[in-house]
Amino acid sequence: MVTAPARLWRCGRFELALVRPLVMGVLNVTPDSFSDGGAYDDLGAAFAHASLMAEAGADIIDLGGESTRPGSATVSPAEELERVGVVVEELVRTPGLPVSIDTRHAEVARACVDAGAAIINDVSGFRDAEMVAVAAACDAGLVVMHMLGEPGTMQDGPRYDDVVAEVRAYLAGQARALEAAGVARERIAIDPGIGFGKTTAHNLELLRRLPELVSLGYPVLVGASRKRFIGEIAGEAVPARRVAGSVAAALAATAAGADIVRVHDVAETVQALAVADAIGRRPS
Ligand code: HH2
Repeated sequence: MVTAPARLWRCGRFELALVRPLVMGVLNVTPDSFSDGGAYDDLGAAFAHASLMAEAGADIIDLGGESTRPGSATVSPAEELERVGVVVEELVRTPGLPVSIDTRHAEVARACVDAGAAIINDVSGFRDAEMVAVAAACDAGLVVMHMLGEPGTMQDGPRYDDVVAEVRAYLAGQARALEAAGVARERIAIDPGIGFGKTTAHNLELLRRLPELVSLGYPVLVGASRKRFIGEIAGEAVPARRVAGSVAAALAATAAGADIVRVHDVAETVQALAVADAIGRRPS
């Protein structure tokens, strides 16, 4: 039997094989993130939480120093770097664990990649020419996410004619622009940006029709964890109590073709994915 070569996501010194869904664990060193703000804002707490997530099976740690929740205030690059700089330096010392920097600021991305971060996760989808230049000048993996407008106003009545077609066209265009700037295709992953300028109906439509994004051929990342639409469906106002709903969303996303899920609850997600994988595997 001839088997197809494994798909890869090239992220700096890491080659991530996409043979099973990868789990990206969220580490927010912010005072105001919607579900874990203030919990890990000293180096010891941040590193301990990252270590726990790695032990629980996280394949990637996504470090963020700016909340982009709906209505959040912007943070200056200097302040953001102050929050993430020492943490990234500490995290990259763990062998075999790729660190992703979740930032919209070129200056922050550049400094973190220089410090050893393997992935730039830009929720503004590499709209900024400087961010594209940083991407072109390094070999990090890139997450190109769709966001409608800016975090401050993105939830003010978002409208689309066809949310999936519009998000797909946007992501394809941004990825093409990165490739035109010299970024190798195998470094690029795309993300529909669940909750970023989307109603619950838009989020559900994107998850349901995820195969249309998968068909672009880039690895697809989905970040649904603890988000407001889960709270709306479940009638749960407290983000930390949306774990079961978040796991359900991760399973649905991976069943629809997502390669990477960005989650707060790593152990629970890893366990659910292992069971889903075992059920889906044919007996040898
Ligand atoms: N969601 C958040 C932040 N970064 N990055 C990608 N690629 N995809 C996402 O869906 C995504 C993301 C928001 O979640 P969180 O980091 O927990 O909250 P906050 O922005 O309040 O820090």
